Amino acid sequence: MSKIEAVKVLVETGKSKKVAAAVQEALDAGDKVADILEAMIASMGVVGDKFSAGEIFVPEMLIAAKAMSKGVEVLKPLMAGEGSNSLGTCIIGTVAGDLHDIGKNLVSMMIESAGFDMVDLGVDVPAEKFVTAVKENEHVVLVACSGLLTTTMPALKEAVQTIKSALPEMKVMVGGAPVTPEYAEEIGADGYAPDAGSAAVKAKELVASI
Ligand code: B1M
Repeated sequence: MSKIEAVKVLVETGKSKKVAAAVQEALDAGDKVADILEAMIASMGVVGDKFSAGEIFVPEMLIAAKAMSKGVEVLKPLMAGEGSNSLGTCIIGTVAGDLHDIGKNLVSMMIESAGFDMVDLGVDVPAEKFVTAVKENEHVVLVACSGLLTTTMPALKEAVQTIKSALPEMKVMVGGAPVTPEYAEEIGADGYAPDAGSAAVKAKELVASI
């Protein structure tokens, strides 16, 4: 089994104590950060499919998520940012009612690595909290809202609309598995991205147009 395959299996089976070492071994063997990340994301897809099929339940999903987070911790320093020239501050969070944070954390890391200072509000963030965070932090140029459940898509809409009505000039981008570019446009977001890499590109694009 390749080192990457081993990481995949450990994430799928939620072996959080072993994942960090396995990720390090894959790196030492010359595997690329992007490939290891992609493998772990694929593992979460498998976990989701097993959940849908009734083969596993919420605790197993949670354990797999913890395992992936341990792997991401090892990769994070290698996804480091450009540092000095900040493009401004980006507020990020997962919307109200939604507890999924792995995707949001990856998006945050990638936007940070594109040159932004990040303020992460965590999960289950009420719409008004995004507005308060913009007001309480310096040089905020972008708000990024993540939503992973079809049931929290209305919360995504509420977040965008609350931010836009309080702060009409603020750029807002949205994303998450159930979100489409059409939905993003319909709810008044300035930008949408399907994954963490393109979220960083979109963030730069939105800020360049200010
Ligand atoms: Co949940 N869950 N979950 N879950 N969970 C999903 C999302 C689900 C698809 C599983 C399934 O049924 N196949 C399903 C949603 C179905 C739907 O809405 N249509 C689901 C469900 C139903 C639920 C519960 C309702 C289950 C229950 O209680 N009965 C419950 C809801 C809790 C809540 O939020 N209120 C629940 C709970 C959980 C756990 C807490 C156990 C755990 C989350 C732990 C955590 O995040 N710390 C969990 C997990 C792990 C998953 C799966 C298996 C994995 C999610 C993940 O981390 N993916 C997931 C199945 C799946 O994704 N295939 C599932 C990897 C991650 C890198 O991808 O988050 O998509 P993703 O992020 C991507 C893109 O979406 C995008 O970029 C990221 C990186 O490329 N992106 C953005 C994300 N945010 C973005 C923002 C942007 C731009 C791009 O701009 C701002």
